[in-house]
Formats: sequence, C-alpha cells, structure tokens
Amino acid sequence: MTNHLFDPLFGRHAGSTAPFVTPKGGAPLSYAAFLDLSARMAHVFDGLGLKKGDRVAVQVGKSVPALAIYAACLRSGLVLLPLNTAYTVAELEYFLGDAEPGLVVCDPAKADGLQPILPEGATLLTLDATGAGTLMEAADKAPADHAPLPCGPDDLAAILYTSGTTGRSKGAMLTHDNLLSNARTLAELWRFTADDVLLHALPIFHTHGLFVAVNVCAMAGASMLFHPGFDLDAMLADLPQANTLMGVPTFYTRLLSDARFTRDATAHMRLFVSGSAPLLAETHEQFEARTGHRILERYGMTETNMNVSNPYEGERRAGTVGFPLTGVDLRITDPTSGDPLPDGEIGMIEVRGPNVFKGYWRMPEKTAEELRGNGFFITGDLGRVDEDGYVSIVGRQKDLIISGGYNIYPKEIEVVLDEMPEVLESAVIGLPHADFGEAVLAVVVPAPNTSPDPDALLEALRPQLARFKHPRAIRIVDALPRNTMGKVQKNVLREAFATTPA
Ligand code: MLC
Ligand code: AMP
Repeated sequence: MTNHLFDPLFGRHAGSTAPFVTPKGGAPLSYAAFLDLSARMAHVFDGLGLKKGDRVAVQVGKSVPALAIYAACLRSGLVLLPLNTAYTVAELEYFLGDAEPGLVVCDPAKADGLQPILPEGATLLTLDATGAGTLMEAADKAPADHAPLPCGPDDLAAILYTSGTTGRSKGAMLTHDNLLSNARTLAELWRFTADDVLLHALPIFHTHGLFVAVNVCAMAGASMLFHPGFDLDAMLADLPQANTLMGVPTFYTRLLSDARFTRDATAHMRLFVSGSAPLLAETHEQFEARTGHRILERYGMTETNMNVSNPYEGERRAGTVGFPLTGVDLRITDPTSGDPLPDGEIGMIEVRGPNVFKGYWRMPEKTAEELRGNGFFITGDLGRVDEDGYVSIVGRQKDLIISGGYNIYPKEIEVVLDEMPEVLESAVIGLPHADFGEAVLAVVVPAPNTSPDPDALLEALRPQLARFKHPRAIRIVDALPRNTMGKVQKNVLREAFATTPA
C-alpha cells in the first residue's frame, strides 16, 4: 500500500543525507532530517485523532517547520489548507467556517484572535517563524518513524482558496495525482536534478512557492535556499550559492533595478522561471540584455497547477507562455457559446489534464460552472495560440487584479466599501504599477449628503481585508460610468484614472 504523493516526492529520500532545505543564514537540513521532522509532526496530528481527509489550516510565517507541516499532512492523509499570512481575522473566519479544519496552526501572536473563531472540536497549535510554539513542543517528544498512510491518486492533498468574481472565496481541491503529475512533468521539462540549488523566496501558501518550487525540487532531489521573503540584498548575497530561481515578475524587475545584478553575477545560473502574472516583453528583453539569460515564462493557476510553459531548449518567446505541458489539452473557445475556435483567434483558454483540480470544496454549482463534464476547466483567461503553437495570454474575462503575483478580486473590496454608510457604491480597478505590475484603485460615489474622507475609508478597510488588497488610493466621483445595460464600465474608469499614481 502506497501513499501516492508522499512516497515518490519525499518517501524515496529516506535516509538521504543530501541537503534539502537551507534556511537563510542557517545550516542545511538533509532530506533525512526533514523527513524525521515531518514524521514527528505526523505523530502529533495522528495523536489528535485527525483522520484521513480532515483539513489542517495553517497560517504561519515561512520556515522549515512550516514546510514540514505539508509533508506531515501527506503522511497522515490530511488535507493541507495553507493561508496567506496577511489575512485578517475577518477573512480567516470565512475560511475556517467553510473548510471546518480539525486542526489550525497559527503564529502564537495570532492565537488569541483565532480562538473565538475556531470550528467546533478543532485544536489550535502554534508555530512561530523560529520554529517555537506548541506544535514543535509536541513534535519534539514524538518518535521520528512514521508509516505514511496509504493514499490513492484521487485523495485530496490540499485545498487552496482562491477568490471569485462574486467576492466569495472558493476552495480548490487538489488531489495527490494533480500535484504528483505536475511535479514530474515540470522537473523533467525544466531539467531539474539533484545538482540544482533553487533560491526560494516565494511564500509557501500558494501554488507557485509550494507546489511548483518545492515539489519540483523534491521530485528531483534538488535543494533550496529558503528565504522568508524577497529581500533584494539577501537575494543578491545568496545568488552565488544557487543556480536556479523561480519568481513572480516583480522579482525580476526588482533584480534589474539593482546595478549589482550583472552578467557576471548570473553567469553561473542555469534557469530563471517566471509566472503567476504577466512578464512584460520589455522586462524579458532587458533581462537578456543585462544577463544573457532568457527568462522561462510559464502559465498556471491554483485550480490547475501549471498548464503551459516555454521550452527549456528552443526559443523562449517573450510575451508568450509557451506550449501546453505534456498531458495537458488546451483549447481556445468562444467565451459566449463555448465552441472551440480555430488557431490564431482570441478566446477563452480552457485546459484539461491530470493537473486539473477535482472541483471547489462544497460548491458543486460553482464547480459545474467552471469545470465542464468533458474535463475542460474554463480558466477565465483570454488567449490565442499562434501558428507555431505558442500560447499568449491577451487578457482576462474575469474581473481580477494581479498585484505582485497576488490575486485581488475587485468584488471583494467593493462589497466591503459598499457596506460603509458614507459609500453609495464603488468600483475597484487595477492600474499599471511599475513594481507590482498592477495596483488597486477604488472609485467611490458618496452616499447622499455625505463627503467621505478617502483616508478614513482606507482606515476602515484595515481590519477587514489583507493589506495587499487595500487600494493604493481612493478617488471620489459623482457617479460611475455605466453602459446601456447598467453595468459599470471599468474600462472607462481605467482610462479616466490611467495617469493617477497608484
Ligand atoms: C506586499 N504588499 C503588497 C504586495 N506584497 N501590496 C500589493 N501587492 C503585493 N503583492 C504590501 C505590503 O503589505 C506593504 O504594505 C507594501 O505593500 C510594500 O511591501 P513590500 O515590502 O514592497 O513588499 P514585499 O514584502 O517585498 O512583497 C512583495 C512581493 C510579494 C512581490 C515580494 O508580494 C510576493 O512574494 N509575491 C508573490 C506572490 C505569489 O507567490 N504568487 C503566486 C500565486 S500562485 P505597507 O503597509 O508597508 O504599505 C499563482 C499560480 C501561478 O498565481 O501561476 O503561479
Ligand atoms: P491564481 O488564481 O492565484 O492561481 O492565479 C492564476 C492566474 O494568474 C491565471 O488565471 C492568470 O490570470 C495569471 N497568470 C499566471 N501565470 C501567468 C503568466 N505567465 N502570464 C499571465 N498571467 C498569468
């Protein structure tokens, strides 16, 4: 009896003294030591009475023990629910209520805030960025041998929440095989081996940092330099020890902004991968001119893992995301009728393959709207396939802002603004931003006989929404532009405020 994901990803490294993860400024941890840590944690989870399929919600800073929770969940057949550290208690209340985890792990500083919103019967354990807290206290006392629970390809490994156009977040259910198939494909396509050292500075609560970066490394037996976040000086300092980097476009524009990032400083590097948001062709070209390397851009989503990638060998074409991955079917359809369109035409990108999720947690209607009976997932991204087979993303049908690689659904902010007594209605748009790609601007129509102060409105958003979702500015207008159907014309707002520094 095997554990479909754990065994090939982690289990096969049992006893290996090869380095797996080196925390910034710390000593390398071998695969064997990491496996021991995850085994101890799995014993703690089992001891709490958690059963296969139970959810484990985790909102903690990035650290090696935080990563070990992922491996421990796999061992015990539990479903990891990683949560952005920026989420407020108000946001967490929804996730915990919806997913009903049996265990919540949080930073000790947040424990008091979370206690009142814990689901019935759930346990709360703590873990801080240094590894201290009740989880490690218990794990330190547990044995380091743990037999992974048998799990099949269709068993759930994780639920990742993604916001939606209605403002309500949906939990994307990812199976063992969704993650395993994608890790295998990417490790092979991007030529990862045990000789690779990845500079890892992405958060580990999203697909990119957790499943793309960590799973690809573990699949290949590679190692990671684990940085708690993106710090330019620290990145440049550790670059000589690494040979690969995965990042969002903001990583690359920030690196390019520093004169120390030169051809010499990158001469030893094997691969730079970009994704999660569009990489401007201009950035791609500047990067090549500066370093001689062509960034490899790929395209993915929480629901689908990675779908499309530029080639390792062959032309990495700027402004495109490359070719569908092995095993992934990609088609372009008419956004209204759903009928497939011929190559070259712009339409909805739909994808099908072993990487595509199982559906939204407890939302069968939402699942049916976005995941067709024939297995194609309707991505909400608009694109085309050129005569050479390269896929380009030309826009989004979904009303979504991507800021520094984080998805921000305008509806979620509009709902909160609209509830404020001084706001009649609001529209939230994304404007171009040099660092984050896009930044949030809110346009507000005051309620009758009020004159809201934008700073006061921003302050009122603070306890409700994670900081990265906050508008960079609020503009007050008399009315929102609408089309004949009464729909707010966000394109008109984007043009009107195009020059507003956001
Ligand atoms: C931080 N802030 C942001 C922000 N990140 N605001 C908007 N958008 C963001 N992405 C806020 C901070 O709270 C801070 O608020 C202020 O902006 C300045 O912060 P900073 O110090 O400049 O930010 P930093 O900590 O350096 O973070 C920037 C970043 C980070 C780009 C390094 O956001 C990041 O790591 N992004 C990666 C996201 C990611 O992993 N996406 C993958 C999703 S998976 P204040 O209060 O100081 O003003 C996916 C699928 C796929 O999409 O295909 O991969
Ligand atoms: P998420 O919901 O956080 O998984 O974000 C997925 C979305 O990020 C996709 O639907 C795309 O809109 C966007 N995305 C990911 N990779 C790219 C890319 N290389 N270029 C443009 N958009 C991307």
